[in-house]
Amino acid sequence: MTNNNNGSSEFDVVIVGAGFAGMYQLKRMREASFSAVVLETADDVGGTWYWNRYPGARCDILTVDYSYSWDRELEKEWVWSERYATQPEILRYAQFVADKHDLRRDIRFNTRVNAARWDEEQRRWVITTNDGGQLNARYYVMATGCLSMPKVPDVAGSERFTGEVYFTSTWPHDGVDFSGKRVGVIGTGSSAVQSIPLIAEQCEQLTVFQRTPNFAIPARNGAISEERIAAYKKDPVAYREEARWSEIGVPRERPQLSALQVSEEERSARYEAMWEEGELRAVGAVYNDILTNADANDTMRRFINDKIRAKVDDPAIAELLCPDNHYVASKRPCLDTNYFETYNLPHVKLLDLRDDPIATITETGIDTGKASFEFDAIVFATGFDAMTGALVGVDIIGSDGLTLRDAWDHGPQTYLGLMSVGFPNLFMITGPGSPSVLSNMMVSIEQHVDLITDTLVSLREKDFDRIEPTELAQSRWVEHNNEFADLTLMPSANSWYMGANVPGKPQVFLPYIGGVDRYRTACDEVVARNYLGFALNGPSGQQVNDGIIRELKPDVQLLLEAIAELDLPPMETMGVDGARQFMIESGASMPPGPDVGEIMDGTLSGADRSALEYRLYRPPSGGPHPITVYFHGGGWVLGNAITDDPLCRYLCLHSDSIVISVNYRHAPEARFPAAADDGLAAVTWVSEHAQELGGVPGRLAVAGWSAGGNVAAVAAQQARFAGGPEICGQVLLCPATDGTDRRPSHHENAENLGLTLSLMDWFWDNYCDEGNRSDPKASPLLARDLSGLPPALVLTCQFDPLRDEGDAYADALKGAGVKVRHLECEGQIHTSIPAVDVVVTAEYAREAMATALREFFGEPSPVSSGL
Ligand code: N01
Repeated sequence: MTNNNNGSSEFDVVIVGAGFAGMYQLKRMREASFSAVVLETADDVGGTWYWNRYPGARCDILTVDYSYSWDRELEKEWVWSERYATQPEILRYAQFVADKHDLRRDIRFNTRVNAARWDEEQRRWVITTNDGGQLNARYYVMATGCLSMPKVPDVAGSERFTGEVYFTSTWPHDGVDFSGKRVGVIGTGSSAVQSIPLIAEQCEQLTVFQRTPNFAIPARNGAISEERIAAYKKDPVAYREEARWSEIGVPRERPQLSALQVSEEERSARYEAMWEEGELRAVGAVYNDILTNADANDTMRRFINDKIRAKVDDPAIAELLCPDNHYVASKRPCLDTNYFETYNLPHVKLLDLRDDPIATITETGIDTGKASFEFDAIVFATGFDAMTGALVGVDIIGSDGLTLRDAWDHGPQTYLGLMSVGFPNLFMITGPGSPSVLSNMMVSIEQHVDLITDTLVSLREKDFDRIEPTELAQSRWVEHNNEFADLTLMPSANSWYMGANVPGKPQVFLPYIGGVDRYRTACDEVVARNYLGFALNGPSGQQVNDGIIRELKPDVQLLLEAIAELDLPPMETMGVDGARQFMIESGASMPPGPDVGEIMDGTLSGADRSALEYRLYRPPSGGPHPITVYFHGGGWVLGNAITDDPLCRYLCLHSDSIVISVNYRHAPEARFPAAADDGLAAVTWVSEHAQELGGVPGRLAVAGWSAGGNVAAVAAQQARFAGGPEICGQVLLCPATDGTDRRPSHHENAENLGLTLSLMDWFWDNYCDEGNRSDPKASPLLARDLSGLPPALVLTCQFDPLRDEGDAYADALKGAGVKVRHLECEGQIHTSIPAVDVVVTAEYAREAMATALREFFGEPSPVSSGL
């Protein structure tokens, strides 16, 4: 391929890689009048599709989706022949685009980048190539692909073999004729699953060396369905837009149903439909908990394994082919055509390396511990140093002299998977920390290219010429990524997503798993908030807009999204009965919390001698136990003894105390001070009846959430005034402590975060006249003397309107000499902590509550609460 590039060495932008990412980036740079060149090792465009020419190579996203969306004409000019186009057809498509847009004149082929160094003085990248050339550019874009650096063979003796050696990732351009040959294939990932049936068709003998069996669903390749074409043709622009705002970059709704919510029959029917559909997107789209719940995943694993058993004649081989050590989709599942059926052929043998690992490759074949195999050819389908390999493979030296390799020694550090601190003006297309390999790459490539282009244009307009993320923005993005991945089963697998396939590679989950739509929203927000998390410099000065783009914990974000989806009217507009009913119904849809030893309902005597219902939770261990009197949340208006059931179970089990949840009287029927007085009455009654309840007299604590935290705090104060009963500790979770004043958190967190300010106002209005709110029985923060109160754990949540009330109470208690631990829960909202098994990132806070109770009771606890 000839280079028409004019041989210049000074550019605005140097792009590495002429795959789909580099080609589009070049196009956009030209349009935006930046001088740009692409450097490419190969002698033509195509990237992945240039190199991976093994038999059977196809994409695993329908080609109608896996294509550029930026050229409307192209969409009409190019018609894909099959659902999943072959590598040659996709390569022809890339070449067609290169021709059509005359891209090659700005691409230097046969040119490998050896090193790139940031020159701070010049504010330019200096790039050295394999031919001894040097270029320099203001901006440097790595469009090097996620699966482009073949894994170096880690099989002993791999250099010894004297026969033919092939790598699926760098297949000979003229093809390979395996006729009459004995062939060994190492690996059973996507490349192997695609190539094995075709190699088997040709060769005389085939032995497949399998270390990990893989999930695969039938590709059902063929003509693209009329339905799909119609969906696209109806409104191509809308179709593409839907893809951009979808979970994986292919139009499809997120599933709403759990695999565990449906009958066995319904589950099978849906799995059959998925099996028939033949699309990877269908795997993640059947149920909403396949990637997060081991039991749900297991239902799909059993279904797929039964299908494998049905395809393979020899039951022993079938068992070897059934994945049993990882969850479905925790390693990239495959699409197959006749893969499993190939093992029914008499000349195809499966060797299970888990039972008999490869000892060495020899001059003539492969020796395992138990046998020797002779081959004419060995095929390595052993995969890639994914996502980071191609980036750290080049000596990229940043502003502090550190290489990217060293900076990422413990795993990639990126902001948005796009840039990395210490490497100004270096952009990565679909880098680690972006949806990349978990999405339709075309959609993610286009998004990054557009974002990079818009950013460069914006910098130029504002007279900036240097951009770099801030440490804070980057570290919190990395944390956000890890927290999102930790909500799923993905980190449990030895996958290339985790870097686990490359010996010595740090194991972190590499792509962003929140979805294309959430990722795009975050990027758009970064730009809209004036490049939040970036430092910009240039002749016009500097702008450092430090900050964090995603502060909410990811499961909290998911919870709030689910609530927003319901599009409910504000609770305060539902009326008291409606709001109460709603609270009960929404509680019923939450996970139940852990089992305890015993649950018992009873009544106790309230402040006005009325009977108050309570629910008692007894630990499974032998009693007697200390007692925690618990006051539920609900703004003194809503809720009852069982509405905080999961949290009560949790506290009972983990603090090893009896928890008695009290249905104190509610407003507006019983306004202030009914709830406050009932709090003290309940504590007194429980203390007096401790023994008959199975408790230990004198070992009693109070706990409460929200308005219940208020009741608990007031009960502790009242008991101190009254000289009893003795309370050994108080756990106050997001307590309401002051109804007289507005604080910053009331405004900052007024809306869209679960508890709203307007709902809180409604609660106060129902509960207590304005004139009474300065009474410490309503606003315990306003008590004149807080000394002598029992030790306290006060938990406050960053995104709670009540945060500053709780903070102030913790400070006031400390100021009065009370032993206090104040746990400020970052990224959490008012409803996070009671959401047992839903908001798992708040687990540590629940643990802290249980630990504090144990310590109040003088029980040994596994960890110190700090009290
Ligand atoms: O690579 P892989 P791949 N001894 O890493 C085994 C995309 N892709 O090229 O799982 C013995 O998946 C390894 O075993 P284990 C797609 O995203 C897409 O197949 O590590 N075995 C595994 O079985 C895909 O996921 C398409 O235990 C060794 C295999 O080699 C990604 O590229 C097509 C070994 C490697 O599988 C990578 O796929 C092809 C050793 N020392 C690829 N080392 C489509 O679009 C490794 N293995 C359809």
